[in-house]
Amino acid sequence: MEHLKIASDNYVAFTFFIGTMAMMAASVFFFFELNNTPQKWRTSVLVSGLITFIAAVHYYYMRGYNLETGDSPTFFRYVDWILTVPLMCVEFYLITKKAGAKISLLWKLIFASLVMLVTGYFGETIDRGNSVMWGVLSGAAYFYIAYLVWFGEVSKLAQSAGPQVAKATKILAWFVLVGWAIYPLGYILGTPGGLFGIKLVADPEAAVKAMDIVYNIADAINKIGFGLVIYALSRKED
Ligand SMILES: *C/C=C(C)/C=C/C=C(C)/C=C/C1=C(C)CCCC1(C)C
Repeated sequence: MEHLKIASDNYVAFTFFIGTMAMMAASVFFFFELNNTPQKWRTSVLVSGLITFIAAVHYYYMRGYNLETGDSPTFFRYVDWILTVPLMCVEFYLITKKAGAKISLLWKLIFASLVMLVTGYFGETIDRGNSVMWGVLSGAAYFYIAYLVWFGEVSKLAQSAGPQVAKATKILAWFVLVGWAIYPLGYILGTPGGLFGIKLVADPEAAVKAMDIVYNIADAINKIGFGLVIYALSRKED
């Protein structure tokens, strides 16, 4: 295969390469640290590693896809999210389990995350014309998750699980509220003609590029950062 040349101002390719490497490095870190992680936190740290590992594999593909076609790898991106976001929900369940989290809480979180992503996928691909409607539905599921981790069951259980778990859950709740809010911003950026009258970038091609860069930065923060909060918790509480 011929070597594809990357322009030095191709920030989309740049963030795909960095994203791939960062996800790989984070996975190696989490997996190797399992050996000296207290028994009761091992599953949580393992799940952190699975999240970045799944992302690393998808980033490897997305990087190649983007390089060869110049297009946005929307399909791979959503496959990645559909696997990794429910795993983040598993993390919330695992850290509140000791305080009595029930399996029904896990299903609520997983169900809401699937609704959020499937409706988002429709709006971004097969039913572009109704992207506002799909965006609103997806946003509703997103707010439900944010509600659960900020004020609902997750937050209440975390309070009774001790100060360290409560503190870590609060930081993770900030990830959901601020880190995850970057994705709807990317969605608005990439929606042709803008959304809700918001049109952030005029040129449609530039808009899709901006969307990819925003998603890539958000993924690094939300997957690696999220995993590190769990890792830090595993070192503080034993
Ligand atoms: C590692 C990947 C993560 C944490 C992905 C999270 C994705 C979202 C929170 C996406 C949310 C969306 C909306 C709230 C509305 C517009 C459509 C989405 C799917 C971009």
